[in-house]
Amino acid sequence: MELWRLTEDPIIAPDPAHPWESAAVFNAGVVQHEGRVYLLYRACERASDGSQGPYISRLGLAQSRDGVHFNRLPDPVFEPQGEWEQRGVEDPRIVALNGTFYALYTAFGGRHDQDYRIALASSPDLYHWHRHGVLLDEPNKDASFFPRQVGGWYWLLHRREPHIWIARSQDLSHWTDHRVLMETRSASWDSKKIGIAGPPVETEAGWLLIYHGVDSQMVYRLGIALLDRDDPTRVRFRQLAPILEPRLSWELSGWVPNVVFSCGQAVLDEALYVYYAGADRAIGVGTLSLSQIQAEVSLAIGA
Ligand code: BMA
Repeated sequence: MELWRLTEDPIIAPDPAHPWESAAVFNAGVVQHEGRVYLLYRACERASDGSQGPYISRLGLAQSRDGVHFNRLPDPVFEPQGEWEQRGVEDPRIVALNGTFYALYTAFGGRHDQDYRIALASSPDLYHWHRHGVLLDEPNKDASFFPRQVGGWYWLLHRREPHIWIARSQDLSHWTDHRVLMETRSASWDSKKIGIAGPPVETEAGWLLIYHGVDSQMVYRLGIALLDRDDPTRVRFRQLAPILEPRLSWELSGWVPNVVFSCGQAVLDEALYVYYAGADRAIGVGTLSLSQIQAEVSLAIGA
């Protein structure tokens, strides 16, 4: 199965009228709330010489009723603060848990090679965010909570290079039982490193997981897997082929070439809407019907 692009052009592109989002808009966290799709997207400013500039990321907020046409706020809703975010706040993944929105994001210090950590912020309304600081004090990114407890535990997906890891907690702050969930596959599109895309999506068949994979040529693609509904440490299905790879001109070239990268998806009209960025510069959306996913997964796992 593959994602079907809803439009050939980006649905959100850099806006020259707003300096803070004039160079790039990408890697958006996604959450659905009161009949709308919200994107908490990463944005960078263009330098005065037209170049990429220092590439420090802030987060802006956009919302839509149909999942394709978005209105944006004129100003960012979350900006870097302090030494640990000196190089920006990146790649949020959002879930709604117990009536609060939680975003795990990359706090990028940029003071040395591996100066990035997973940090947590929460919000009652997506507009006002409260910082909870660093969640795992180690070089790590691509993290998300599950949108509900499973078996009496909260669950966290994260990435210790090059694999995807899972951990659990009773209180959302102390995380234990860290273990590898999915490994890279040699001689494949996901051979160099992998990390999650958005939070897992609950379906009857289990937890759907969209993830990104990088190959030896640094091409970023998206893949799909399924985790057991009652035991998310069990991978029940992982498609061999990617579901999306860079093909359109704005996916092949931008600030970082040959990249499709996602931090979230929505479910609209019984289909998964996967929001992804092309070449770290603009945002598009691809869909896949849940019934097709269900049929293909059932066939593969014999359910
Ligand atoms: C990853 C992350 C993403 C980025 C991707 C491609 O390591 O930093 O934010 O989109 O690289 O450049």
